[in-house]
Amino acid sequence: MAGVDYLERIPNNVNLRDDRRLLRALEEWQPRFLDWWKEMGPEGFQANEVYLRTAVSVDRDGWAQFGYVKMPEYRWGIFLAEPEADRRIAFGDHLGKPAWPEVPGEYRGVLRRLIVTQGDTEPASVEQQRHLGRTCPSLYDLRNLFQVNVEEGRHLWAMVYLLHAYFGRDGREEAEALLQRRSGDGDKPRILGAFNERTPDWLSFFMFCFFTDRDGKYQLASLQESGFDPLSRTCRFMLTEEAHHMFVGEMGVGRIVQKTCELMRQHRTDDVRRHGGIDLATVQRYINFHYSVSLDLFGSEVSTNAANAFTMGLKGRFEETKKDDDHRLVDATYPALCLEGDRVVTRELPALTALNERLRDDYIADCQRGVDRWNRTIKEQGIDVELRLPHRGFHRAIGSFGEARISPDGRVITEAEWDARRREWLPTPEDAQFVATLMRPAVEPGRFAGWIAPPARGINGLPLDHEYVRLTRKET
Ligand code: BYC
Repeated sequence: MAGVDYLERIPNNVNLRDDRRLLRALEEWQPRFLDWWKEMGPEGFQANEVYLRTAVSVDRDGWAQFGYVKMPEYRWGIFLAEPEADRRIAFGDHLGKPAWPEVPGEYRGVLRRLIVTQGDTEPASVEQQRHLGRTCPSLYDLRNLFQVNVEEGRHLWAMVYLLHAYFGRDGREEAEALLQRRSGDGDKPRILGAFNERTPDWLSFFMFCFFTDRDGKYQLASLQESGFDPLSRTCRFMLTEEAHHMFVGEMGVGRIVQKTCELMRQHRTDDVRRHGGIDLATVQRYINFHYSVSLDLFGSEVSTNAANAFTMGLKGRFEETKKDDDHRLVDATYPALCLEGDRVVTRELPALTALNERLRDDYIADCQRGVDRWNRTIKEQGIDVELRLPHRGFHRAIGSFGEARISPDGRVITEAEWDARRREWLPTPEDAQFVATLMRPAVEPGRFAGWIAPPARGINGLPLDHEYVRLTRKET
C-alpha cells in the first residue's frame, strides 16, 4: 500500500504527523467540516450504514475498500498520487524545468484562485444534492448518490490541504470561506454559475453527473499537468474518483432512456408520461439545460486568465504531455467558433488566449460519445429518435455567445423567437412538476422506480437486490 495512514485522525499519505503545525490546523478545520456536512450534507440517512468504498491506497490497482460506513464516520483524508521521479514542467515559460515542490512566490495569487475555484465546486455539489435521498429510485441509486457525496467531500479536503499546507494565513482563511459560501445563496453564493443551480430531482442529478462532473474531469486533467507538483499529484488521484461520478451520470440517463423506450414500444406512443415514464422530449430539454450551463464553466472563448495560467506553468491543456507541439503556443493559432454580428463564424484565434475554447472542444467530443451511446440504446429498441447536443452557443451566459440568442441548431435568433420557443428547448416549470411527481422513493432491496431501468449489474459484484443502504436503523 502506498502509505495511507489510517491510524491518524486524518487519514493521509503525506506524513502529516511530521508537520505538527499543519496537523493542528487541519485538526481544527476537521470539526468545522463535519458541522458543515451535518448542516449541508445529505438530509437524513446520517445514522444509516451505507455500502461505501473508501480509498486505502493510491496505487493503480485496488485503491478501494468496500464496506458499511455511516456517512459522518467516512474516513475523509488526504491522498496524493505517488510522486513521479524527476518530473518536469511540460509547458509554458518554464518548460523543461523541474516541477515545483512549493508555490513559486510570484504565482501565489493566481494559483490560490485556481485552487479555491476548484475547491468551491466540491461542497457546492453536495449542497445541491442534499435533498435527493428522500426520493431515491432504488437503494442502489441511493448508495451511488452518497458515494458521490462523500467523495466530493474528500475532494474538498484535497483542496483544503493545499491551501493550509502551502498558502499560510490566506490559505487558512480561504479554507474557512469554502465552508461559509452556500449554493444558490443570494448573499454568499458559490463561485461558478452551474453550482448555484438547483438539483431538485434525479433526472437533474444524473444530468449533473454526466455533464457537470465531466467539466470536473477536464479541469482536473488540466490542473494535473500543473508545474506545482502537489496540485498535480492531488488532481491525479481525484480523477480516479471522478470517473465513478460520470459513470453514475451516464448510466443513470441511459437507464431512463432505456425505460422510456420500453414504455414507448409497449404502449405504442411517444407520450409515455401517462405510463409513468419520462418522454424523450423532456430528456432532450434537460440535456439542453445541463449541457449549456456546463459549457459556461470553461470560461470565455478568449481569456487572458487562461493564457497566463498556461504561460506560468500552472494549468496545462488536456493531455498536455501527449501533444507534439512546442508546448509554448506563442505563435500558434486555434480555430474557434465566435459570434460576429448576427453570424456564427470560425476564426483563427491566438492559441494561448483560446485555451478555454480548446478544453471546451475536448469536453464536447467526450459528451458526444456518451450521447451516441444513449442513441444506440434508442436504436436497439427500433425507435427513430435521436438525442442531440445543442449548438455550443445555445443558452450561454459566459463568453461571446452570452450576448446573443442562439437556437439549438446554431442560428442567431431574435428575442421574440427565443421567447416563443424556449419552452420547446429548455425544461419548463410543467416539466419540473411532472418529473417531481415521479420522485417517489423505492427503498425495498431490488426494487426500482417505474421511470428507470435497473442497471446491468450491482456494486462490487453484489446482486441488484443487495441492501446497499441499511434503512433498518431510524433515520436522523
Ligand atoms: N460562472 O477569463 P474567463 C468540478 C468568471 S467542476 C461564474 O473567461 P477563466 C466538479 C471568471 O472567474 C471543475 N463566473 O475565465 C463538478 C473570471 O472572473 P474575474 C471546477 C465565471 O478564468 C461536479 C471572469 O468570469 N474547476 O470539479 O479563463 C461536482 C472572466 O473569465 C464563470 C475549475 O473550474 C462561470 N461559469 O476560466 C463537483 C478549475 N466562468 O477574473 C465538482 C479552476 C468564468 O473577472 N478554475 N467566470 O473575477 C479555472 O480554471 C477558471 O477559473 C475557469 C474560468 C475555467 C472557471
